[in-house]
Amino acid sequence: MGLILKPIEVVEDISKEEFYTKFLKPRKPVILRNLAHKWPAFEKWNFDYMKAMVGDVEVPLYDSSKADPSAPINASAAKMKFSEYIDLIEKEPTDLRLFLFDPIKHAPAILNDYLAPKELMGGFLDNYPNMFFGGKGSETFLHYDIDMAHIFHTHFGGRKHILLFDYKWKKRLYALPLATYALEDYRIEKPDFEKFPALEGVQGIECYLEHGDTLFMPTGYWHWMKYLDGSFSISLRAWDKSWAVKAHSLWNLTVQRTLDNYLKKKYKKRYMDWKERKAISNANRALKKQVPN
Ligand SMILES: O=C(O)CCC(=O)C(=O)O
Ligand SMILES: [Fe+2]
Repeated sequence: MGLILKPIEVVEDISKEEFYTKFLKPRKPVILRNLAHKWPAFEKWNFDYMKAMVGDVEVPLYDSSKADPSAPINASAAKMKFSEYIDLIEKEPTDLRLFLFDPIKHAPAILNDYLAPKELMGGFLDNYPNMFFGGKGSETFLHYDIDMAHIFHTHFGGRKHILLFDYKWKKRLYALPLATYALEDYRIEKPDFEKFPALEGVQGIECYLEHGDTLFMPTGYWHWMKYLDGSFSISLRAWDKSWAVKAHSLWNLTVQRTLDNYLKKKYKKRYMDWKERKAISNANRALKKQVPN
């Protein structure tokens, strides 16, 4: 049986009403094919342009290795000049990624290149975009975003392979307690179902993005991404209207994060081992009950 993966819905253009009833309200991902086609970025954004805009600032890079388990998940593996990193991903495969990069800090003119889709929903923080760059073959581990925002993720310069899972599958995905990611040693692209039986029957969505495609990921959606070409993306975030989602976001960003960092520092490996055991027992219990959570 394995994972049960369905293709994603794709629309060319969509009205606010249709977006709300079909995707935002039921929390369903969708690819918006034409949304970014009217942005200046659609014509302008390529490696040379990014290099010219951002230049030689030094940037932290992340790889796919399982780092020191007591270190923060985002501890960087290397540093490089932005322009040298772009040359690298343009030329050859590498698992080095530039994660959660704020381009506006270095090149404010980039603000003129895209438009938050306010015609579809409210709640955008459009001066705070995040960009992501990756070499051919690099992967972003399975996670959901800690701030619980809705995300409009537009890709440029190549292809990206993506797996998505509703938040409700958290336990079956072996989510670690007090974290927004899962046990690292199953690989969701090709999991070992004998070792991780709770993954059998988990339902998700599989999709591919190409230059100019926008993926809408509703709040709390789990995502795993693999760069099939050296390429890059921008994520625009919008807050959900409901107080429940806002409270969850605040909890994650304050209590959960502080407590997790404190316990990591204080108990190191003992805490990490407890988290792993708990992820496994939660997953097995959810599997036995045949429920997602
Ligand atoms: O593109 C990536 O490497 C990860 C993107 C991501 O996690 C996000 O947009 O929230
Ligand atoms: Fe993310």
